[in-house]
Amino acid sequence: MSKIITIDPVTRIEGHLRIDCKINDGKIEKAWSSGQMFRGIETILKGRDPRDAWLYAQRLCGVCTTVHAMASVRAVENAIDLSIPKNAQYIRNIIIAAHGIHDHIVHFYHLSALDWVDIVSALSADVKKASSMAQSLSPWHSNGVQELQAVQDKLKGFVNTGQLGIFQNGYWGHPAMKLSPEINLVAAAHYLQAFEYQRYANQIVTILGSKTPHIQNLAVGGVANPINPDSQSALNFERLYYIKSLMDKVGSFIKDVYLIDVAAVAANYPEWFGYGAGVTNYLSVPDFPEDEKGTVFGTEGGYIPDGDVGKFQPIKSFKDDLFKTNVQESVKHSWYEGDWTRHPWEEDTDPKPSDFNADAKYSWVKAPSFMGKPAQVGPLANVLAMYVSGNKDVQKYANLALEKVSALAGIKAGIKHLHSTLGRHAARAVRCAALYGVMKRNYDLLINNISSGDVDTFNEPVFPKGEQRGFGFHEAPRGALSHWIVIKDGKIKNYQCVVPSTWNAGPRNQDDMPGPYEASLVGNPVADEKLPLEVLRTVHSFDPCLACAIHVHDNKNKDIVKVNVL
Ligand code: NFE
Ligand code: MG
Repeated sequence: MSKIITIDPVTRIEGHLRIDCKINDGKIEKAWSSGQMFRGIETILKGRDPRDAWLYAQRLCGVCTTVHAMASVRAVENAIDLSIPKNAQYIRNIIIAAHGIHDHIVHFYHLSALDWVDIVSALSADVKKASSMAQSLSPWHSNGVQELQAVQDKLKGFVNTGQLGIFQNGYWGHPAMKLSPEINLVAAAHYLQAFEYQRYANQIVTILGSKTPHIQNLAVGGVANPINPDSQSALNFERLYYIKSLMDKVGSFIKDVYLIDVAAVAANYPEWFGYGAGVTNYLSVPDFPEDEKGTVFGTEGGYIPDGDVGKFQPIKSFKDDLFKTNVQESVKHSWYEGDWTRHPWEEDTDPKPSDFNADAKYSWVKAPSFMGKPAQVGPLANVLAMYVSGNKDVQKYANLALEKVSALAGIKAGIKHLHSTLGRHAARAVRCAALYGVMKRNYDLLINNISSGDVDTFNEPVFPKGEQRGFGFHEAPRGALSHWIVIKDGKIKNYQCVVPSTWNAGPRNQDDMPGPYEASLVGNPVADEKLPLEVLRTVHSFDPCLACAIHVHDNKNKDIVKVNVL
């Protein structure tokens, strides 16, 4: 007999996501993904100065804080055909890489590892055995008996007080949990260490961006970082060398801890390479531009239809026609006026809330499509594009991760295994390692360029009379992000954001084809309907962010909160 279960809200994500699953005979037969929160940015940008757009757009989200700022300045620069100085590209690129690394580490350890790791089981681990197992897998300096004993003692302290703190309400002891107590202990130790290492990555963002969340150093036309090697109050070599020390620390954590842990967890759940593929049309965009106009990139992107890397179509520049002409959004199943499918420049954002109706409208998220079909975005899409484009770092780390999984699990894991729930985790770790290489490369480019005497960071934008249309894309941590702008006489006429979680969390589209979350859940097992851990495994593997996905605005201007100012 079939039964519908509702998980609302899904936790360990950003925002308010509801997932409904129709379960039959212990397996998911159909699923619905619904964004339950209503907030807004796109509408308030109308009529404003395009040079200010990035400051507002960045407030779409506090998780992927930098990414909407980047996509926004790129959209405006694209509309008025403005190139930016090399130093500005390099500084933006270091920020993008550091932010992406921070985000990927936080996602694996703090937002999803506990779907696979049983913290309570770590209490019964043999610490010596755990330490020698960890040391056989990695040269990491903090896998010693003393470190692991301290973690076990800390966990025991939590349990003895009856307060699990950050580990409260997990699925401890669930039948789908399969790691040994020793692996659980090592993973718990790395969970705690990851707090520290994600912070080092974020410090890089803060030094260059002035603050995080929400950097302050961008400008349409470049960046606002003054470069002066002789000044204590500008970006100088002392600051840059400090950034280098932070990069090195983070680099060892990614290679010696994150990549190894993902392989070790995956090797113990090989059946999860068989679940969660869902939509296998993959979209990603190139990023880390190295020239002033955005035609040479550090990472590749493009479109892969039907999971067939042989059909890869690259996206080649910030002006790319393939990307420019093939993005659309539908509101057939979303709580907006009408039933249309449009290119972002032609869209509007006119909210019309109603009840959840699985056969009609059931989400605040619009349904994007590429070439008329839903597409999956994210590190997996990006890694597949980079792999097939011949990116050496990505090939190296992907092969390394797959070899580790194969050796530990006694299977022959290959690229085809990546079309899965676990594949998304593996791809994120691989991308994270590649981002470290890109960050180092842009650091070297910046140092060399400054050393050659170039300290330019900004080209003044000029807005001609009449109408200009632009788009800016960015490969954000959760995938392909694009902002679309129409400027009229120097003011914003229309502004639309098509973001990674809109692609992945979207409802059924104009042809009733399910979005990536919805499709990926079909066929997943659910051992216990009251404790649907397996649903979380697949949904978390996308790293949902609903604030990003839904960014409409209450156009009645109702007061939500009043602040008294002195
Ligand atoms: Ni709010 Fe976001 C990323 C963007 S997800 S986290 O990455 O853009 O849609
Ligand atoms: Mg939008």
